[in-house]
Amino acid sequence: MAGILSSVSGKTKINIKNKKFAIVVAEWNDEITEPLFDGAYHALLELGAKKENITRKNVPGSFELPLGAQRMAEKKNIDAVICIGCVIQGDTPHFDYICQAVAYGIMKVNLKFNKPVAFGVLTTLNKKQALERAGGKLGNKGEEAALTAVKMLEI
Ligand code: RBF
Repeated sequence: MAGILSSVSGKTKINIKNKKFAIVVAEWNDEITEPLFDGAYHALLELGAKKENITRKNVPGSFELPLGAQRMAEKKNIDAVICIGCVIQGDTPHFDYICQAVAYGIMKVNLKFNKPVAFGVLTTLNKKQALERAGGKLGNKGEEAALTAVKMLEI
């Protein structure tokens, strides 16, 4: 796996056979969030997670990811959460508001529940940049988010 990750080493030490994961997926820009989800899901399997230990929850848009993540993180039997979303800049300033709220919201869930909650959210200037990062020439950021969650379980 190391070869396909742009900036995160694929080496992990932990055995995640019995770890439970939630992947929270925003439905906005699903042409991008579906390949990001696939990347995260298959990375977890490749790292040793069991299918039955991976739960998927959808939320309407990236703005809803922090609440979706919180609902998952508060469960005793969830060890780590991976948030998947894609915010693409438009003609109005919504991009800045959504990106800031989502990043801050997800960080708060990490600290509140003391569990890894990974930020697999693309914030791009256009769709081309998003496609490049969702299984295109710049890899799959969903995969990297899953790997990051596993690495944080080691700490
Ligand atoms: N959600 C996304 O996940 N990605 C987007 O690019 C995105 N663009 C939006 C643009 C506008 C103008 C609005 C109002 C919402 C957008 N959303 C987007 C949806 C947002 O995350 C949220 O679901 C809604 O604002 C409802 O809370």
